Amino acid sequence: MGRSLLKTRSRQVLKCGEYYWKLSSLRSYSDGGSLKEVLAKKIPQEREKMLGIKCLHGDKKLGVIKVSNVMGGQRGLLLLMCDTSYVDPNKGIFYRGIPLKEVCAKLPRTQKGSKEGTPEGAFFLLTAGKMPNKKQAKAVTTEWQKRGKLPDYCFKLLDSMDKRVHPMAQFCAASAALNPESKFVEAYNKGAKKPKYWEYIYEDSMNLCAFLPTVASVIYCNIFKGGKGNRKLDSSKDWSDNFCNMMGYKDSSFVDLMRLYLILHADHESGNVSAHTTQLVGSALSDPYLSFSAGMCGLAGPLHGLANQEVLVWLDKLVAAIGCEPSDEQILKFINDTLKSGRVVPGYGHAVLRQTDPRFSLQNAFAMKNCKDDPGVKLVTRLWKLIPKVLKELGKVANPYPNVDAHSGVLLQHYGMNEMKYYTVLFGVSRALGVLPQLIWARALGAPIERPKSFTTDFLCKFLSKSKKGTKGKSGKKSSKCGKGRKGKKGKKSRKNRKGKKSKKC
Ligand code: NMX
Ligand code: MLT
Repeated sequence: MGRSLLKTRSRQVLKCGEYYWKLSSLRSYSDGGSLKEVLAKKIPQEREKMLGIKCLHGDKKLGVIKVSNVMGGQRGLLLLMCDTSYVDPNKGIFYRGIPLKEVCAKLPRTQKGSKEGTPEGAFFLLTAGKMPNKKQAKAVTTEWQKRGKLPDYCFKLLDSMDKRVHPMAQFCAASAALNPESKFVEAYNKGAKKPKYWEYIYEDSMNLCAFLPTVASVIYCNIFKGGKGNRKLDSSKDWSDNFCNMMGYKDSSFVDLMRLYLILHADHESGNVSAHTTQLVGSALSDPYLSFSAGMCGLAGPLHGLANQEVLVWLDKLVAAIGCEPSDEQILKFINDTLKSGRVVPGYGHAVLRQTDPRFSLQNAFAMKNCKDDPGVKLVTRLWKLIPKVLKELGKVANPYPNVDAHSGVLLQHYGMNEMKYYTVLFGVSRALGVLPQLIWARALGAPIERPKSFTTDFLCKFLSKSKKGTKGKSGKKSSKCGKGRKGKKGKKSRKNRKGKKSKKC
């Protein structure tokens, strides 16, 4: 090794050693203070930790990438880092290491008479990584009340929308249109330095959260209530209460349902479409308004958040076809007819979960306490027993159990919110509480622009034929090449598949 190379190496080793020392002797940051103060203390330490990990362990392998992973929606690949939450396939979602049920039980009850914690508290938890005390959770509520006055141009935009524009499309448009408010854009254009980015992303995230109940309630009232509705935030109400109030819902039990709903839908680690899209777009340094709007475009898909609308449409069809209290046989036939028509059963299945979604169970527990005799609730509870049986029989569904979307609609209907086209907007308002903290942390830790490498089918075929050259398949026959290689460029025979038939594809 040359002298200068040796010097560089030893400098690197020293630097890693320094990081290692810092990594193993992290001071614990203070728990008190406002959300921004807690973040300001935590971020430098987390940065050191990340640098240390990257420096010391950057070349460690986390797994192998199989062709099936790439062709199968990247399922099963450990590709993203996300500290706000984690999904365990059997236990469901953990917010900052705490199972969701416990989160719901422990979040401080800041509103007099409320049986639920606040989504503001959940936002604190997801962002700061610590369960807030009552004062800290309340401080987020107060901040959002102060920041919540929606700019006039956004009201004008929403009021000008044709009523046929889907509520989710309106929600995405309004979120993106708020980007003149971005403190990040302003600071970036003035030459803000990278370590400071998170502060502006934080400000934008707080403002966006503060605006969302007004945006969402104006959409609701414009489309479904002829434009009538209160557009002013009331400083005596929390975020959920103001949201319900502006939509015209006063029942305290409905407000509690909304608090629960907005806590439950907030975060589901970072691989889901809405969270990942928000991150991806944010990685290009698009501001939080644009990034969130992009994420919401993803949430609007029927395999993702729109499933809560689809569930109600499907339940309505079921009731229209076989009545409110059908027999098990009638229900099973209806499910099978849905599958035969080539459609999925909405609200069932999941890419990661392999058990009943705890978000479903928590909603069901709320229903059992508050409206167990509601016909919709009864039907959803019955379906929970019947649908998994049918899906299991298909033999291809990885998770036959209900997800979050299977329950929410009937609860909303119980309290009179029948406009199913609107349901995904509620999901979207809640999702801001998870994807925005993820965005704050991505900028705080200096996450780079995302840019995975793609490859062509031709590359894949060549790669496969190279790696198979000379190796024999289980059948003892030499493996074939892809596509045109089926005939065998060099006259090799095709590989036989499991059924002993010749594979048509590679
Ligand atoms: N009904 C019928 N078939 C299903 C269902 C279902 N509920 N779930 C999965 N399958 C099928 C799926 O279409 C696929 O079939 P094929 O090979 O013919 O294309 C096969 O089972 C294997 O899919 P999985 O690996 O089990 O599921 P994947 O991870 O690809 O997709 C979902 C996950 C959630 C997209 C899928 O389960 C689904 O379409 N569910 C219904 C829609 C829904 O409820 N979405 C909401 C998810 C939660 N959220 O809010 O985002
Ligand atoms: C979510 O809440 O984002 C959904 O359950 C989808 C997912 O996690 O893949």
